Amino acid sequence: MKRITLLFALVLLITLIGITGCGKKKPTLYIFNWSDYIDPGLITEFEDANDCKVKYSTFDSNENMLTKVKSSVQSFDIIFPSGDHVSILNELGLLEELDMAKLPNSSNLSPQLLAKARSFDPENKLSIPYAWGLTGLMYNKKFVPQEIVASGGWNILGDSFFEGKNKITMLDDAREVIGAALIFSGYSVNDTTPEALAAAHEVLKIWDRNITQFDSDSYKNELQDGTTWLAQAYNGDALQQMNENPDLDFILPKEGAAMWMDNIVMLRNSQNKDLAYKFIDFMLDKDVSKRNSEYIMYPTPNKAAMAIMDEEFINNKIINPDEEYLDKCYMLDYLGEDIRDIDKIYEDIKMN
Ligand code: N2P
Repeated sequence: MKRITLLFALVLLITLIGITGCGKKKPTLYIFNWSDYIDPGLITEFEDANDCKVKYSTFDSNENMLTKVKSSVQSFDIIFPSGDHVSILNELGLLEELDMAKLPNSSNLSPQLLAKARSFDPENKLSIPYAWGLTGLMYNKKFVPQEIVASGGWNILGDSFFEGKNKITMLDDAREVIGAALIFSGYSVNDTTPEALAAAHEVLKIWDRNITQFDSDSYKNELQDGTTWLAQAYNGDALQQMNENPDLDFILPKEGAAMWMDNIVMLRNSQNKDLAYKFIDFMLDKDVSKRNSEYIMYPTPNKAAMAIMDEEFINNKIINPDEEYLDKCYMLDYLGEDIRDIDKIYEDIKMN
């Protein structure tokens, strides 16, 4: 008799767990984004609102992101590649075509920036523009005298002041490194003619005498403690650091800068597409997008969010340079096979 009661209690408990959902694993969304590139409070809010779990991982270069995504195509639902890598991921057949009906907040996006995004996503159906920015030079005023940065150009990287000091880093990003040398030499970041690349290569050989490492993440801490004095850096990342340390400063080099747009894409093999759509639409909400932009210090292609952004953000010339400066900036385009010539120079510089 006792045994029957126990069995009955057990069956009742199992049924109750089934009905209440108690003990059920929450749906999980796997996201892969650049480091320091989202307001973490938004992730928690999304989890609470959707009774789900977000597993969030970060990368610090498109190349590392691509290697990881290729080696395990089911690892992530959503990733944040730069424009040229949207094309690369698409060529590999890894991207899901987005159903815009499931993204009603996509109407908040700026038509001008969507037009720019068509250079890597011709029908605007694979990617949602997330943030854009420019690459320049960040330095610590305690170690780099004003007269050294006064010229305001990319050639600060080659200044004899730094010789033998091992205090300069450049980003671990072939496009950015060769791009800076191309701009300094008077070419576009997308120019892969032998003449342009030879000029950039020569410039890099000179800069390389001062460069101690190619790194896209640890330079942020190293600039604070004096391990590094000057670093090629993304503008928003620099502003995040400058907010914490008044000794840090940033310049957009006078010759111009590389410009990029990062995007949200869904992987074709995503195991949780409904939740992925919910997350993308959440990030497209104008208030969420405003909050996120002000946290990461990068402008958003979300026009409705930009319209309500704080004055201080809009008037910041590192975030929003004048048109005259933007005219000297080049969007990093998809280069197809020509990327190999850029990679070759990058490897040569890194190895020698
Ligand atoms: C985020 C930097 C992303 C900019 N920390 C590079 N596309």
